[in-house]
Amino acid sequence: MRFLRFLRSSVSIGKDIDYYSKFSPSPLSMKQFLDFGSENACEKTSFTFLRQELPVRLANIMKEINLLPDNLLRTPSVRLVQSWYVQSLQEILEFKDKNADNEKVTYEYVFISLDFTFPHNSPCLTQHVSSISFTDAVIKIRNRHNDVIPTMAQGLVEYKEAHGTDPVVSQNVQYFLDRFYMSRISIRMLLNQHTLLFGGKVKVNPAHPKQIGSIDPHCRVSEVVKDAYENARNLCDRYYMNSPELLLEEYNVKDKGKPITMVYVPSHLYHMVFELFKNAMRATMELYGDTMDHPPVRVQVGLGTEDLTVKVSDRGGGVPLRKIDRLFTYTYSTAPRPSIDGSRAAPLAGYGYGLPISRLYARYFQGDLKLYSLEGYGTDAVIYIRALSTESIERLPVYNKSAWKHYKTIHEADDWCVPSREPKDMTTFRRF
Ligand code: P4A
Repeated sequence: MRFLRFLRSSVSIGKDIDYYSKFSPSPLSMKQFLDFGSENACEKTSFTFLRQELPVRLANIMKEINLLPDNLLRTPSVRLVQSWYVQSLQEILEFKDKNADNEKVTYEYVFISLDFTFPHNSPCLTQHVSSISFTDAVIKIRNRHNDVIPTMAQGLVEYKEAHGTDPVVSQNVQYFLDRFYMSRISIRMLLNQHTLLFGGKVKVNPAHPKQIGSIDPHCRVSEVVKDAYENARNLCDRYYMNSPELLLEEYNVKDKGKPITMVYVPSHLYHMVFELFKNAMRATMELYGDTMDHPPVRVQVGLGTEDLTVKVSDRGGGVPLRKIDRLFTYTYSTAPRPSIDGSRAAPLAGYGYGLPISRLYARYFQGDLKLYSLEGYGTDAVIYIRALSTESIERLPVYNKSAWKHYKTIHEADDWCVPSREPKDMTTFRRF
């Protein structure tokens, strides 16, 4: 029996967003992610979960997009991103969860396309009946959202060019983008796990046979660190003709002498340390210039009972405390994308979202990323990761009244004094 369904009209999508945004997202633990990939879990379980959870996570963040300042919402780039979210939500809702007991999860819909192969060379409307599997839909959705970060950054550039920026907008944008990108990391994690586990004929990933989807139950931290170092060093060599050495030390308190491993997503760890290496190398090379002797970048990996810590230390001169926050600020880092033909393209610079996004990866499983700088000497960048997989639980934004208040609260005067300059003529005081 075949069911023909028409794509949902855009009229009802608002109701769908309202409906699904009333649910809170369900954070998964590392263990739950692994269970989905174990022998007794099946595609149907994953489908049933995703058919509810993806609309919930999408709708929750779509509600927050709508709270952005009007002038930012109206930029073509932000509209484009918004349209991707609407399209993806619609596509998931086409799959009926009631039919979950059907063996093969497919849906049929009719779409009308312009067919230019018609004999008379004139466009002709033809109806295709198309059947698409849930896994194919998941892949399509993931690819649609590939360029969300540069597109949002472009929207911010457009907004800044037309309206400038003020502290209130900057604060709201920071609050929003941290939540929006965290939501995106989490949704991509769900999409990736589903396609890696059920996209092929077998559950094993040929490139990483021991991984459960994107998770490595025995991730060798130092191997990922070395890999990221080599790739950052390549970029550094190309641009500066030289690069600092790596000094790597491990402190395993749990299994003394054994290599440190953990249950983690290696690509997330790679992303973070690669970013920190680029910064450390850039600071070192810029400070030491053409001298041949550069101080090494020192990495310490420590495993304790609660934390797995990765510290990346350089002697690149450091950053004053006043400027540390800026390194994590989206509106501050937003500059027009580096031009490709630029004679001095800076491969270690990127376009500025490296640190805030890396911090989100660390926070995603309840860790963190911090910078400690000693101005005049160098910087320590520290990644904290939960050592216990039972404590590694997704940290997800939820749309509710307190989130809403963040956007709507009128920002009143600060409750700390504004540091006023010393009176020029101190004699006025001396008289008393
Ligand atoms: N000193 N220290 C750092 C930077 C400077 C630094 C720096 C000038 C600033 C901006 C930047 C890259 C490096 C460091 C390690 C870090 C972060 C900053 O993790 O040595 O580009 C965004």
